[in-house]
Amino acid sequence: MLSIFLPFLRLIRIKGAIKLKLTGSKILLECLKEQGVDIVFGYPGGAVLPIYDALYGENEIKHILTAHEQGATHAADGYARTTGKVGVVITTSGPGATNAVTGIATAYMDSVPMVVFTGQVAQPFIGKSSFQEVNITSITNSITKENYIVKEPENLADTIRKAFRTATSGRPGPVLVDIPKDIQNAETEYTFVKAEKFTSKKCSSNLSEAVNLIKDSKQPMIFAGGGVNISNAAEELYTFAKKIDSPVACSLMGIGAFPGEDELYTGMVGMHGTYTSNHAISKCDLLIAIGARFSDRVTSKIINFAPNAKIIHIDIDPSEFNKNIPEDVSICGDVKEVLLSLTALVPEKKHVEWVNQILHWKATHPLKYLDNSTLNPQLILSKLYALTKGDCIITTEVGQNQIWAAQFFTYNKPRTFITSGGLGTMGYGLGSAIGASIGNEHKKVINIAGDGSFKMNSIELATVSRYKLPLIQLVLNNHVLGMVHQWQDMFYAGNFSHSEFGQEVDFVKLGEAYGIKSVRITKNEEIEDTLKHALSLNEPVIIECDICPSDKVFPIVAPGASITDLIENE
Ligand SMILES: Cc1ncc(C[n+]2csc(CCOP(=O)(O)OP(=O)(O)O)c2C)c(N)n1
Ligand SMILES: [Mg+2]
Repeated sequence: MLSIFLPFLRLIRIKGAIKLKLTGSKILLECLKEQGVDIVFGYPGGAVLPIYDALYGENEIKHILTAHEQGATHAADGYARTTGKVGVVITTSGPGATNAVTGIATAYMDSVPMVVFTGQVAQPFIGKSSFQEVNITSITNSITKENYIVKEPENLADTIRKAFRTATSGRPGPVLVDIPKDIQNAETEYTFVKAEKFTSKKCSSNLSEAVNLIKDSKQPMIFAGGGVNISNAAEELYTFAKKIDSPVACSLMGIGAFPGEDELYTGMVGMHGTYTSNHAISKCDLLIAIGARFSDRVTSKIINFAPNAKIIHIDIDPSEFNKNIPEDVSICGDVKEVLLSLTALVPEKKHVEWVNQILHWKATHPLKYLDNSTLNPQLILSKLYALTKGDCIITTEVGQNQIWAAQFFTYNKPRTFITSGGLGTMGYGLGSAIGASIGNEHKKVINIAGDGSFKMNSIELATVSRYKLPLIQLVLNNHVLGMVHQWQDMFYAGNFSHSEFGQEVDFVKLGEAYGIKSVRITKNEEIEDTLKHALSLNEPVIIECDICPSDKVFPIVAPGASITDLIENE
């Protein structure tokens, strides 16, 4: 009964502190509303029945029921990455909580703001191997920014507020709040608190040293990471790069931070980097890394990474400084703010010779592929770009599909390429596409999938079907665990150990089982019309693309090699 008046009371409460007595479950929902949350992804169970009871009839918060808790976490993650808002998940205790673990780790590795609420058995049952009891805070210690178990009803609201603050401030990441069932049922006083707007802490900075290095540099190179996208600093990066006339390379997570069509853009760097990026980084005299963490996929043989360069590293998280590579200047702060300040301080520069060298490398070593298959995955992606002009969101699974999607579709805007970079989670793409679609009703969302990854969480087609999400699934079916197969071919004497599926799954029939329009293509000539038709529909579509098992991703840097020793083709 009280709940009918809650929205009205909330309005009054903004002005005066009116105390209400509510159950823990109702307090959870009120705290979500304080934070502006209107979508949660989840799955019910015994230890969250009180929360689901509170959700019954709730009309300010929409609950998306996925098929599996892993799907819920990936959906919340895709929602967060594409909207910049916090992804919220609710799961039950025990298996519900453990099913969420991969999604939490995925978000942690890629710094995605997420708050996960897990139900816990009632406190008198904790530590007794009770039904569906796991110590989820202990399990998730190393994959959350922070986690909490709520032990007193009076602490619930502030713990939830703290969880949102932690998830979104500084370097974002997932936070878990474990709520025992007795806390969900307990009544306590609740007072509305207006959500704080978090401003990032200003850190000490060495801007003048950086400005001097930029002034002296003749061959600068910018290396943009996911932090540029997270900080919404794409425009600031563009202005900065143009002012100092510096080419820009990016990590997998940095894709979209700088326009892919721009002449200063050199593409990805590292294991599957372009010839231009890898050679430019090796030759440059100054490397300005922005919101990037020098992962091993980027640096490869570390002593040969940027050997001639002074290194400036800009990041909000000081624990990243000098972690993987020694730096000359470390600037701690929000990337957007640091770029604004730096741009104001640096003089305009021109590096005609250096940029000409870059353009020459780009022209002589473009991304290419052997056009000897009947259906080329690379062509599918470039046709998709030509047809959409990039006005869509691409999510990916993991493997060759992911790298082809990074290479052969062009990204000109941030938050349009959504992929599991740090953890490399197969099964991520479909879930994240669901979240992306829910968070961006007017955008087409296309998941680029490999057959192996797609099988891992294809149960989420049930969610696509239930909510009639107009997603396109491009399943690049090579009938193998392609990336594993490629490594076995190139570096393990062609011993294809447990990486071949054969004709195992008919993805058209699978899609049809979920009531989803599904087609198969086998030839290049079918790409354009099929994509055009799928893009014109406002309903879910699966396109199974029957591609060749031996198609490979190039360039590739062999394990342990330097990034300039890249293999460009067969
Ligand atoms: C959950 C998980 N298990 C295993 C791996 C290791 N792995 C990386 S790529 C890959 C093959 C992916 O196959 P598929 O989804 O068919 O994509 P393809 O490479 O063929 O495009 C595997 C097994 C992983 N990244 N994630
Ligand atoms: Mg495959």
